Amino acid sequence: MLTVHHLNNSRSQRVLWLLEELGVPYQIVRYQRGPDMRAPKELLAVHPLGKSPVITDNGNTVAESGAIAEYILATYGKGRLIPPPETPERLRYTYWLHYAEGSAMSPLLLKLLFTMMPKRAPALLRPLVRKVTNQALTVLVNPQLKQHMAFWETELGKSQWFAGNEFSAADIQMSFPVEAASARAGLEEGHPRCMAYLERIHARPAYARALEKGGPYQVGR
Ligand SMILES: N[C@@H](CCC(=O)N[C@@H](CS)C(=O)NCC(=O)O)C(=O)O
Repeated sequence: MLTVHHLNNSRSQRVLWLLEELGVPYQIVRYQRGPDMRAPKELLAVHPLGKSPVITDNGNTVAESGAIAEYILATYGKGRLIPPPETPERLRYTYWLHYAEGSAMSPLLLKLLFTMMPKRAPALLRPLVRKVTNQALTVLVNPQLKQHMAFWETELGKSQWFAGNEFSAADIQMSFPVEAASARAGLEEGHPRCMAYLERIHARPAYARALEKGGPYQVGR
């Protein structure tokens, strides 16, 4: 049976959601983050990078959320949650599937790091660290995030879902950056379509079932 190596409060929530949408049977092996938020070393026994998500299935070990989504859809999807080949929707689908991790997550991760750094710095150094990180946020990170969020808002004006009028696995992949932007980048201000999109995905029964199976989930708070 397909096994999801599930780290609490992490991107592997998306894999559970995809499997719930498709009704594919699976089992979960659970891993808990340490106080430093890192995955436990047991995950290194599954994949050399020790990150989550990673799945094992029929002798295959697949890491990287986009690759996992592709594997699950190719193996169990029967054409569901992916637009037909050679359509404009399929091209959009491929773009968003890769964009989520390839482009959107980097500024969101920098935002998290630069916001946390002063809080974790030794008290004496804190003002200096805050000065440097604030500058990095103002000059480098926040303008990029603004650009990304405006892009999503425009795209969601063209269709209800990222790849077109049908919900697809690209939406599952995009849920993580959109949720992270809502948690830490001020998405709620000036992005009504993105906020409505979040409401739509949270209302899906498979999303709720995945949360029940995966446990408490709060992106980036
Ligand atoms: N681009 C990778 C990112 C994997 C990743 O960074 N996962 C995080 C959880 S959201 C993780 O394992 N963090 C714990 C650690 O790095 O120790 C993917 O989409 O699978």
